[in-house]
Amino acid sequence: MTTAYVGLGSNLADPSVQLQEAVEALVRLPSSRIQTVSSIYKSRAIGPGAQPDYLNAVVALETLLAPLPLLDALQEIERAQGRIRIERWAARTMDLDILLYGQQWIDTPRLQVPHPAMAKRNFVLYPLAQIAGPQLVLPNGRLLGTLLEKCARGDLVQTQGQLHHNTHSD
Ligand code: A4P
Ligand code: MG
Repeated sequence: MTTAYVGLGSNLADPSVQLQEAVEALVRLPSSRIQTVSSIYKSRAIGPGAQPDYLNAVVALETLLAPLPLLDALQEIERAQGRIRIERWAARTMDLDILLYGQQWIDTPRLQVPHPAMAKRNFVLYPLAQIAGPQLVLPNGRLLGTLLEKCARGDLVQTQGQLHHNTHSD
């Protein structure tokens, strides 16, 4: 079993409903179990033009799926939730990113882990630290807390919203 951290983001079509649907889809993943789910965080969109605010969360997933099959499964969940890929950073109903996969470094055309942008993104680092703690060691040997200190909270708000995950035996 490997612990993978998955980032969830949505800024279209009722984002809190989208996040809950994605968590329920993650519950149904084969050979996987959700360990922890962060709070829902709200922030302004980073990206082109005027876009609705984002809701983001991070899930700790214990899984036997290898990284590429996990990515396949996450992209299937994105498709099922009606994500249409138009342009990079465009508004989307659901974006699922593999932030970390155990202590692995992965650098292939289709998959880079740790997610290349995570170190600069408050909407990733704060929910990740909420569930994994600042003592989490990254594959480069640095602590999550060190990244967090360099990343301003900015306009990021931890909301009262809760995502529910029921246990699933499989
Ligand atoms: N890919 C490579 N590595 C990974 C990984 N670790 N996890 C590849 C997931 N996918 C990975 O992604 C394009 C390709 O990245 C995939 O086909 C996969 O093979 P995509 O999700 O189709 O495209 P994208 O999301 O438009 O691009 P990208 O680079 O993933 O965008 P980001 O970096 O995810 O940014 N503002 C706020 N406040 N909150 C947000 O969540 N998100 C974005 C999207 C922009 N602004 C935001 C937020
Ligand atoms: Mg993405």
